[in-house]
Amino acid sequence: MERTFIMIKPDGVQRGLVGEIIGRFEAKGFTLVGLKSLSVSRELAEEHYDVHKERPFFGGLVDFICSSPVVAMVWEGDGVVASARKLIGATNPLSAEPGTIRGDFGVSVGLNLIHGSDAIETAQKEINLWFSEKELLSWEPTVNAWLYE
Ligand code: DAT
Ligand code: MG
Repeated sequence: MERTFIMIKPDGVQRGLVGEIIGRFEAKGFTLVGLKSLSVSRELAEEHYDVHKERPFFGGLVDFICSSPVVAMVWEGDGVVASARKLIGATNPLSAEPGTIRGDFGVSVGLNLIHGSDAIETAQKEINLWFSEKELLSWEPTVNAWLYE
């Protein structure tokens, strides 16, 4: 079953949106297989955003991710990588559609509340970076019989 890496960024935690955000993934029908809160080290933040290291916002982005605790998660389900990106919305919250997490709760590109893996291969890489094997569950909710045909 497909898995994706989701992180509620420091602004989402500080603004008390953890429950709201987790609720959206739950309500959609995805399965939570990993969850932890942590203060992110510079090393981890730099590795996570390595693809952006030449961008002008890289230093500020790493500072931001390390500035206050985050909530890191792994969600599982059919098509979860692309679907999570849709639930999250466009990178700039001002352009994100209402009904998406960024569209409903954000106004700044640098404070856009949440990260979601952008492709299946990226998801695998990010899950391995943030979680150890034994921090991840293998389970099938009984409700899946009412979600998948
Ligand atoms: P996404 O998080 O939607 O995958 P991304 O991978 O292009 O977006 O960028 C990673 C993060 O970097 C993004 O969530 C917020 C920050 N960021 C992107 N573009 C930015 C910009 N022009 N100015 C400031 N921060 C930016
Ligand atoms: Mg990205």
